[in-house]
Amino acid sequence: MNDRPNARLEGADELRLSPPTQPDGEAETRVAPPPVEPEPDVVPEPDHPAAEHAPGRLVIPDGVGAFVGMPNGVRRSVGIVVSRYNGDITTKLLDGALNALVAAGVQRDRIDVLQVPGAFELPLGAMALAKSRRYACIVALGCVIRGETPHFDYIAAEAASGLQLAALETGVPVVLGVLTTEDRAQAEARAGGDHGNKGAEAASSALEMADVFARLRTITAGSGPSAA
Ligand code: INI
Repeated sequence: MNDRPNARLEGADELRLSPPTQPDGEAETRVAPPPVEPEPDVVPEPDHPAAEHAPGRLVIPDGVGAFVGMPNGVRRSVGIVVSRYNGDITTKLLDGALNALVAAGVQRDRIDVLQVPGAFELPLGAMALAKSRRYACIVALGCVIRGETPHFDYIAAEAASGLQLAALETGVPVVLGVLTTEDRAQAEARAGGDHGNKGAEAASSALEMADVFARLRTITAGSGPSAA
């Protein structure tokens, strides 16, 4: 249910993301290019790596170039887009994501949160964050419960494909932290319950993508594994 207004976030992002003003308070008329996130190529490991991560283990055979990212948030900025529909659940996903990001070395003041009404609006929010070029990665958080909406399939599918589109169109990693469950109990179990916190998992995956992209970029400087 969308009955939990998120007073913590109200106005904060609007302030941080609004265009610069002149000293006399007039809005600047010339449109400046968006700031490019000054992300380091490969950054040191944080003291406390993210607690949770997308499961799975891959073995890359020797003899090939390998780019492997770590969920490392040191000197990285992260955008989070989160829906307030089912806000009791999405607030927990957001808390999980924030905890994981900070544990991975992201400074709190390098995290911006954009609130949208529902999961259907997540892609547009993610696209806006990604296009700002301020963030190494974007985390999208939402919750769609099948038993509570007849158009579950439309909202869930549009959210997922729209988020992928935002990533593909901008080249900025956008990760899917949207719960699509049969009922509220399943959602609660995945938002800090028995099945962990999918917000934390999504945040770690986003950092891993940011990190592996940074490593890939090092080949343009001639220092990557396949550069010769
Ligand atoms: N939005 C959600 O994030 N989760 C839901 O379960 C949900 N339901 O049940 O309908 C939902 N609907 C709102 C939707 O995402 C849009 O905000 C709305 O249709 C306006 O575009």
